[in-house]
Amino acid sequence: MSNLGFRPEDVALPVGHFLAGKLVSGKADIVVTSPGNGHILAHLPEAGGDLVDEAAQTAARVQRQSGWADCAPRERAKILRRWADLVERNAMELARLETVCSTRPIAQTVGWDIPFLAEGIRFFSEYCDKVGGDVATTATNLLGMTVYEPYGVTGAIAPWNFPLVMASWKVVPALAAGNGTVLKPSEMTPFSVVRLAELAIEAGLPAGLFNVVQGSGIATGEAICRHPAIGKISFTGSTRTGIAVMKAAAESGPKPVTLELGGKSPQMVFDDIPSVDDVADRIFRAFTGNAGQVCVTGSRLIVQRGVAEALISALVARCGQVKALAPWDENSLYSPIISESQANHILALVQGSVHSGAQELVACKRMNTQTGGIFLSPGMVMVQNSECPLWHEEVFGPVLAIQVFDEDDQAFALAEHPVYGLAAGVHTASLPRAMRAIRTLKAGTVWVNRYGRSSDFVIPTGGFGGSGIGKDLGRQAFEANLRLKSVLMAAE
Ligand code: TXE
Repeated sequence: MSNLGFRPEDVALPVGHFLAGKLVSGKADIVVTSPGNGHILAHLPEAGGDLVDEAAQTAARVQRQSGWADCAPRERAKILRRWADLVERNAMELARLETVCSTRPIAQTVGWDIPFLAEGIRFFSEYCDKVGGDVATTATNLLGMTVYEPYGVTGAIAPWNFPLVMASWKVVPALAAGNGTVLKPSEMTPFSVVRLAELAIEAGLPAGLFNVVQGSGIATGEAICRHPAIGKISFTGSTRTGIAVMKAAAESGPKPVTLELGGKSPQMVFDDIPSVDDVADRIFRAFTGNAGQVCVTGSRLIVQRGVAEALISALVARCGQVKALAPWDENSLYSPIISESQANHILALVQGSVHSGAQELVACKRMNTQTGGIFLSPGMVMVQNSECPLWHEEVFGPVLAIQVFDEDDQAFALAEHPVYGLAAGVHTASLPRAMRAIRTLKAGTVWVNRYGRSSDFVIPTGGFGGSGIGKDLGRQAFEANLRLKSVLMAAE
């Protein structure tokens, strides 16, 4: 790829809330900095209860009055398809807005995030007129039915690690199902979703149906969760915040929640793998992609003794090849860490583990860059037992914790986590081992001989236990934005 690089100061940032189709400013107290160089990009206003109320009431009024929920569903699908086309036509602008404040290198936002976003919109547009209710078997003098209807307005709270894609997984199925929606992006990555909302209006979405409110979790996020006109919440973030979201939704409803939360996902490697190099590539990508700031990061390696030495040295070699370049450099492939506090948290977790007896194979260290960005090099740590903090706490950084096993039963026991159950990978040539992994691992997704999602949006994603409730993507994510009404009609 060429000519992708840009200068952050050349990007015009839409700073503010997006209400009823207009950018709205306010007293701007939240400082937004770029992880690529630590510079201040903007001061962001924060929506308190009043502004969240205005956004929710606007979405509710427009949803009722614009015909969005009442039109032939194919009309909604047409507008969503136009929206996807506009996303592609404005790919460079969206990619820059995403890259300038997030951890996503420009080659990846152009090559993956934006195309994936556009296809995701098309995927949900296809459900608009495909999901209906049922006719019940009743006595012939009765007609019993179940019909789906939208909630009215949904709330969406998104994280900073893939700002556009994560927001779209919440907002798009909600709109496709006939709802209005209020989105709060992370206060660290607030710009690209505003442009996404503008493009929706250009595509034909009624202004005011999709509103964006900016602010912190405590002020703005909590107000969304508690707003009486908001009938359903979709959230991605930490398990701790997910519990707070669920509590607020329960106390103000109760209202349903979809929660995509943290993880500590295992990758099991058996010594029957056909190629150490191929598996090393997969494992390396799985813990260093977006510098480990991915919910499904494969941060625990469980490797059989026969292949451990070869695999570990292949991984160590890969760790040494990473280069830290500003995300807006077209050659950048490796992500910065989103904030200083996040970087300190990662380093403290590694240090704590080493103090408690873990052996550092490759140190996770700060990397110097010409731009002054916040970068940590990939680290690998051999863990003595499952009590080690790096084995059970989500690190959300580029650090792989490793344990070696001899017998299959040991590997399956190590893969279990007392809290998380988001994803798991198994790398083996043995069908019985793969089948055992599929059947027994407590994880919302099991990948066999690969690690990571494909562009098959039909496969839902979500966790078990402390990793969440409900699913993003798939038909299930569309249906989660609808409620089921039962109807019984008498013939006379
Ligand atoms: O997450 P938060 P943070 C994990 C990861 C990371 C840790 C902290 O382990 O180290 O979380 O990151 C909003 N009511 N993940 O602090 O707090 C907040 O403004 C309503 C995993 O960024 O969960 C932001 O928009 N909303 C993860 C969003 O919630 C609230 C992605 C996420 O913030 C709120 C990100 C409240 N009380 C972090 N408090 C994944 N699963 O991919 C905060 N928010």
